[in-house]
Amino acid sequence: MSKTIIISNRLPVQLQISDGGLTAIPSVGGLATGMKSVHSGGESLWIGWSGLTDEETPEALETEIDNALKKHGCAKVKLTEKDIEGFYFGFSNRTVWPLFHYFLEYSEFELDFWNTYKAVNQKFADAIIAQSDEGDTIWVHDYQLMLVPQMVREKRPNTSIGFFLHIPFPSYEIFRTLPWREEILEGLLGSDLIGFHTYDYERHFLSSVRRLLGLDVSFNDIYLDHRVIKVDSFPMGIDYKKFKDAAIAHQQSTKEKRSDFQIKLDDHKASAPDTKLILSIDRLDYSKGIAKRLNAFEYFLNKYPEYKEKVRLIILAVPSRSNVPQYQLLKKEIDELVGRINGELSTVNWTPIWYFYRSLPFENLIDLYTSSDIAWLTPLRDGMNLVAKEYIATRTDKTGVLILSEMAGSAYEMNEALLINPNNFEQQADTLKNAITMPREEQIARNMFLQNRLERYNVEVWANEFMGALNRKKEGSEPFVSQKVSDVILNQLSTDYSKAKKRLLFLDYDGTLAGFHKDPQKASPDEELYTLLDKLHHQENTTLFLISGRDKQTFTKWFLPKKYNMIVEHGVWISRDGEEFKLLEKVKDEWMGKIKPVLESFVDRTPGSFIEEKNYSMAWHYRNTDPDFGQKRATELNTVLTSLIGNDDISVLNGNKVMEVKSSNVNKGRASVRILGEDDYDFVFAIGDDWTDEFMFQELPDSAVTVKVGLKKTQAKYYVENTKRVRELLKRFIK
Ligand code: GDG
Repeated sequence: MSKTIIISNRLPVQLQISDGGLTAIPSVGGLATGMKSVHSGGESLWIGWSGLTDEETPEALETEIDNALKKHGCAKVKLTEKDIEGFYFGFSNRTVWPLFHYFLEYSEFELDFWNTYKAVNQKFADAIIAQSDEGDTIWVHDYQLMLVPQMVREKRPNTSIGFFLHIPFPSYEIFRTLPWREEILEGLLGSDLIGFHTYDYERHFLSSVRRLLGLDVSFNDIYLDHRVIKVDSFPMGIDYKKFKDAAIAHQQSTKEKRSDFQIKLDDHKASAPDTKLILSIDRLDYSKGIAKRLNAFEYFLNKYPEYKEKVRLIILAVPSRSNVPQYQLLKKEIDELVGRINGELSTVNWTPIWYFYRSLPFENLIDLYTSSDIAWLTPLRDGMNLVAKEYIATRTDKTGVLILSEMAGSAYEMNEALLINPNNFEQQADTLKNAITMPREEQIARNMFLQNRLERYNVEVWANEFMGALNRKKEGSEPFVSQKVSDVILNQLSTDYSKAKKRLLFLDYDGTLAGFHKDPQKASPDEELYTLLDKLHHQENTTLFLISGRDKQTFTKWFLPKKYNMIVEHGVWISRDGEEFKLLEKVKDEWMGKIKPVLESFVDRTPGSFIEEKNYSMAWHYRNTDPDFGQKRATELNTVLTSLIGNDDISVLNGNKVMEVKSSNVNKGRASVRILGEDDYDFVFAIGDDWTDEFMFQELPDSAVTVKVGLKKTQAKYYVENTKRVRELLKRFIK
């Protein structure tokens, strides 16, 4: 039976060894909860690090640990102290974390970290391979494991693999600084589905894939040889019910049942009923903007001194990654800032900031959420930020104001919150005032929308949506293009070919027989191709046509001495058996003088693009431009040309990184059908890679074998992955 395998750096179970004994406690974090529906019973397995290094694990306990984990549906990856140092504290948290959160100056590019990251990712991949079968579904989580999808794909080519990134994916300008950027992208592209919290992260990722790997991207699909990788955004939700129910229980609990923490909070509220409590909860991390928030709070108190003694800021900073020097410095900075601000502004009755550097039990977290009038969260960069969502979920009477940084992923879904730029103190001071004085009705109106959305799109829905998208990909229920030329089909084609009495072949050149080159003139045929074409050309009862959009001069130089039949400029010219090219179609060229200046102005404004002038058409090539910019300009040019040509008999063809303007009555479809009518062929074959070849696929009769190169939408019956496969296919025709 196929199963689901979840992989994350840490397992959702905490192991504790004390007095030689072992306890395994399930964690209650958001991810573990969200995965409940995915990670259920015997049909799923969660693989990760147990939290204990090999050095900390007594050998005698190994089996006991494995058994304890098994009870929770988990299996461990064994890591040494050195692994954790280089992989977790090193590459993950000193290279990727700062870089992906736009702290370029904190990012350390250490070869040793990278090597350990690779080795540890391999350990995770090996554990997956050892525990999985081909039909399983694998879901890999987060930035610590970005190479795992590709490593698993190598050994399990047909397994369905999903990846979700919990942190931001930075813009190309930031990501490109990473020395191992291509390897990271290639690692991720081992997946079938890659998920991000927001559309912006998705957009940044696609832009890096296009620019650094030069892959074709269409909407949110990446085309990689024979695979299509889907990229999408799935904003993570929370376990809404858990927070809501805890808040209701908290509200209904009797005085005696309240926690000590709540009693202190209540005493404080009773002694100063007009004082507003402002809450912030974060891991102590520089990305969370804690120091800036403290400075902004001081700024607010100085700008609006009437709120002194009327507000209190509660900062809960949860210890995190304290082995990393940057975090130690941050801790020192925050300790000092709190000390200075409290020292300068406190009065006998009032301390402006209550600062807790610790992790609190869940119960106290609820105490804080339900007791605070305002939640003030100011990350400088945050993948999502679940605290913002949790605060809203606990507001049973719908009061409370959320002030949220627009740099958090959650801000995209929480428009009804007061959104701020954490670097703008003026705006924050005014927003704090606005929050303190916000009428109750307005608070309720805003929170009603927020709660409805959070309740609906909770963490379980998030996990199910991701798995649903992954399964849909696996089942191939997506609209797909054509049938792959499998070994069986290849054998059939080869048999049909041998049996045929008269064969006609149409072979496109660029992107089909030969790969693309930055300079089209340099994409000349190699010896292997000449040999292949010679053999096909000299076969009995076989008519071979090269059919291309190229100009006749180039093909004259490359192929005329070989006496191949050729149709060029999409069907304007024809040459047979080594004769000079002749006009196949009567075409007009008066329009060219009108169009040329337009194309020239696009060349001037689009670095890397150029014009190719043919006898009866003109092409604007943009393969060598910045991909986004080139695409934008192509759209613009299309609009300009369409309005210019009006009713003239000319049309614009969108090829592969080229736009071509030519007479409407000329295309490869029309040309190929003309040749077909000249004799009685019983095996007709056409192969090509781009838009212009679709005319052939459309117009040739149904009995023709039509093949598209690359995975794109097509009218062709079959597809092959790349030019290498084209040559392999053609070789099968030569006995
Ligand atoms: C990463 C991304 C993304 C905090 N203090 C205590 C405590 N917490 C809990 C909160 C919340 C969680 O920790 C923090 O989640 P965040 O989302 O705010 O932040 P990160 O830890 O940085 O998480 C982030 C997330 O992954 C998910 O994809 O949203 O952007 O950085 O659930 O409640 N829980 C308890 N005591 C505490 O003292 N019990």
